Amino acid sequence: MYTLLSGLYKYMFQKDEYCVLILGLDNAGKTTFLEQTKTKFNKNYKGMNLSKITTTVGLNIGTIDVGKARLMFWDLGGQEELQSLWDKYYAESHGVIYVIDSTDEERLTESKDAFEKMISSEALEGVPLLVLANKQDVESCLSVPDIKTAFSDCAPKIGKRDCLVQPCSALSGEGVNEGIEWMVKCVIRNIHRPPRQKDIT
Ligand SMILES: Nc1nc2c(ncn2[C@@H]2O[C@H](COP(=O)(O)OP(=O)(O)OP(=O)(O)O)[C@@H](O)[C@H]2O)c(=O)[nH]1
Ligand SMILES: [Mg+2]
Repeated sequence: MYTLLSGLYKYMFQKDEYCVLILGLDNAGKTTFLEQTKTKFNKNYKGMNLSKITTTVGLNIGTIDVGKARLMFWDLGGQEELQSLWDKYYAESHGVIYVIDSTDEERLTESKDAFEKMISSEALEGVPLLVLANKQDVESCLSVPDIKTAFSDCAPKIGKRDCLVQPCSALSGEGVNEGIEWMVKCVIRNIHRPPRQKDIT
């Protein structure tokens, strides 16, 4: 009877937990995106003033529940000297959100290089990838097709993993729900996939 009840309790209330990394160059809008996400998905969360967010030294952690899934976000600092820490988190992650500053054409190649290095890591093979073309609220920003063109030579390295380029504004919240809902769908589907061939011993 106890087993039956505890099984029922787990079925009804226990969440499946997924770790999602938020990566991208400094100033891309990662922490703003995390705060906006927490505000949108956590009913009782009193969001902080987005204009008070300063550069991340280390990491920020945030959690949201979407249906039976609990997403734990690790928002890592994007400054050049902090990028060398990103790969310490790859093995634990079920999904990656890569944030691009669509207003910063000058650093687009730098962002692409960091992205390419990240997706080349074996530890992230098969992990769903949400690419956010952020700051779309700024009139003169690069469009999604502009960004896709600039990142086009990464396509072979992305391979067959799930990948979506989502226009968004972390500041206004536009595109945030769509991105998160896509990520939830992908991590759930991915965890139920059979293991990759090389994992089978
Ligand atoms: N206009 C506009 N500004 C944004 C948006 N998202 C973030 N910003 C601004 O961009 C700046 C950097 O935002 P952060 O969230 O601190 O960027 P970050 O990627 O976390 O930066 P690091 O922590 O240094 O890696 C801040 O001044 C934000 O207000 C957006 O969607 N639109
Ligand atoms: Mg930050």
